[in-house]
Amino acid sequence: MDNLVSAAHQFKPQGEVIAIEEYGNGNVNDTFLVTLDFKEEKHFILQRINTQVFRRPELVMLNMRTFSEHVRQRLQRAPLSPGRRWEVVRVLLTEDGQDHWIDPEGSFWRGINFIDGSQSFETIKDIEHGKEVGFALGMFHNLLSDLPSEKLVDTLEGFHIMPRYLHHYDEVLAQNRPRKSPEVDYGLQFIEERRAWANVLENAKGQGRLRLRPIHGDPKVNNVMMDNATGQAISIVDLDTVKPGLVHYDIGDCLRSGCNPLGEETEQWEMVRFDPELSQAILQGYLSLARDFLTQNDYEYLYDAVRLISFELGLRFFTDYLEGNVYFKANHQKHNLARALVQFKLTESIEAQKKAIRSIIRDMR
Ligand code: GN1
Ligand code: MG
Repeated sequence: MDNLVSAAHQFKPQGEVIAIEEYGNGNVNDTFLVTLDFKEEKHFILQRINTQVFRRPELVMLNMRTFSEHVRQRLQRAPLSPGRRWEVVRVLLTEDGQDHWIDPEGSFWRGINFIDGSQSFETIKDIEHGKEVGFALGMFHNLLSDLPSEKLVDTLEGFHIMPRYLHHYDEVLAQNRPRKSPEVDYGLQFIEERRAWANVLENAKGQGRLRLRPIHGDPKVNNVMMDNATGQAISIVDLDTVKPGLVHYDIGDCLRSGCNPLGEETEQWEMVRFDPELSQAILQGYLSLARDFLTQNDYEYLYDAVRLISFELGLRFFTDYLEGNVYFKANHQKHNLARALVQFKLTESIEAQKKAIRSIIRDMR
């Protein structure tokens, strides 16, 4: 608690800190909203980085700075069409000009500006919202499309690399024989049935059919900020996983998050389904800005990407449940099992609607 208050004081732009509260639903880092008695900047975001996950947090900050500087210059050279607001999050500095602060116990803290007049949602409300979420990802990729991916450091090795997740799953399974239950059996079998296909994106990358680009890594619905007044998307936040990757990870993640109207935390996992109409809206918004830089090969793997990233997240949650919840924060012992089942059901629904989803993608090319 003392460290939390001290951390808030390190980054506060001006004024006095009047409140600090937990904020958002992050599964990895701890996030707080700090309120100040300063009219010009009433809030900022304070975060404690999970250094078990991000082993080199200073490199995460380096990527954030590379990213913001690139986008700032790009927007200066080629401003957006009038009437469109787009915000890039700003890293706050400490009094001695550092982009982070390490507390006496070794925790890594950082401050980020709060985007005024905006909010995010856990699920997509309607078709318009869907288009805006897709637009936001398209804008993000577009603004980075001329940044060589080598300019970004790989801050989370193995992130979205399916063979690595399967390998880790096998290791965990070898060490922790899970207690049998219908849900666990379902998960075990679900994974086995998809194992052979699961390297599809990494294989395509290996064959040179897909190439690395700067990606967001975590473009789920609640990372897209919506302007309260206009309802337009104005930013994508949570830049921890900005690094080289396949745009397919991002598109897949955006769709698996956006097209699941019950949301990833629902307890009604048996009711989960993928909504193709929302996928059409998201892709429409996305392609309005991404069409120019997607190749024919990129389109070929879009369906696989949606199916794979849902499966991948299910596998990651399931493995973490078996391992004893060491990666994702959990509110109860079976929380990550419940989350895994949601993603597996979503994957099943995607598979059942393969034809419809493929034809939506085809019609949009
Ligand atoms: C994690 O912590 P959060 O909520 O921003 C995870 C993502 C998952 C997401 C699922 C670094 O993101 O990959 O898609 O949970 N981030 C990391 O909600 O593993
Ligand atoms: Mg995240």
